[in-house]
Amino acid sequence: MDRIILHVDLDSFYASLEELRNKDVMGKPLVVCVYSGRSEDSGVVSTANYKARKLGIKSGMPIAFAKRIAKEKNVVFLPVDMEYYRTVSDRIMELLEGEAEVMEQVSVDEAYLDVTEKTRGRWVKAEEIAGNIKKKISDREGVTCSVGAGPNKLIAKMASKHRKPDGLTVVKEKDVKSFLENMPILGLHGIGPKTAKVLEELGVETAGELASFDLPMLAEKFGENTARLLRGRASGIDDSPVEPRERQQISRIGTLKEDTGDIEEIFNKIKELAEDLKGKIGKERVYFRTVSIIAVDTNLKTHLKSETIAETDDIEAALKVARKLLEGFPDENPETLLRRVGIRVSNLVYKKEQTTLKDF
Ligand code: TTP
Ligand code: MG
Repeated sequence: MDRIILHVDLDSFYASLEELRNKDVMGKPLVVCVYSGRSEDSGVVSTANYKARKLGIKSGMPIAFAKRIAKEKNVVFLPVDMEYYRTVSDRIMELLEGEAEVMEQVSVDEAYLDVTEKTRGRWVKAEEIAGNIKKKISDREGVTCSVGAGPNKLIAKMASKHRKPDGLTVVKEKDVKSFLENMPILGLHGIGPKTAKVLEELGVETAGELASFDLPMLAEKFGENTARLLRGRASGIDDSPVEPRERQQISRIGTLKEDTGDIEEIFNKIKELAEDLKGKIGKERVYFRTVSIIAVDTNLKTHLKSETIAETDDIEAALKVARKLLEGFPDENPETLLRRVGIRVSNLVYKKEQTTLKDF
């Protein structure tokens, strides 16, 4: 039976989320920036939507440089809002968790899913699951993603990158060779510019060429182990398992019935969310140390207030902290009405696995 792994990567993630909540930027090139605060335009581009990428703007570029490219082109620049992105990311990751036997979150917008058992190794079934995932994310969160399916993590990752945005690429076990054949070595996941340069000096330009390249000659340049690893990668070999990672935080966020500054109304919503959070805390078997309230105002600015307490798994303790944080909010943010609120626990400590009979 073929092993089947999916890799899900959200498209221009931060930029897509900003487009969602700033309807006036819809359709325009958009750049999300990490401002360093030193001078007006110091800092780097976090990400850009596909319209802005067409102009040549990309992640990691200095903001000032991006602004020069953007000149007179009606490009929108916005600062990052990590709290907002993390909250949506949490929800999407939970959705993904429900779609696989094992899920490994790799970053805020990326995860591997092992669906071997669920599909019983059938690729048509994998394609169907991938399509469902895309639809669910789009229906519930309004953003697109690209999904790759392959016989291992390496191929799945390259497959999701193959067609972006909004792509779905299935590379069956038997098609790995042709998928890699003409791929430029820089397109091989895990091969950086330095390695690529040495390989090019050896006359190796594609993964296909690398896969069959003389091992002793490769070993001379990179050492025996790396040489084998490189050839293995170029042949699409990867045995690494999909491993669940411990999550950093658990949160719930919801929209208030109407925009309000009324503490009681807001707290009622938090209590409702906490009920759901409680179930998740139990299921994950964690203690938490930090409690936060997340408040999104009518200008869509996200406020986060946190407090750290003694380790506990008691939701009532979390609510007590949330109440206190909430009561301080109006004084610190006068005349601010809230649209959405949330509660988060973080600084998680996992309870020990049940290892002895006595525990049961
Ligand atoms: P990526 O998945 O690499 O990029 P992306 O989602 O913006 O675009 P793509 O459609 O190509 O997947 O990274 C996810 C988020 O991480 C991205 O939206 C912003 C952030 N990020 C940075 O802050 N700096 C960086 O250099 C990169 C690469 C990403
Ligand atoms: Mg992405």
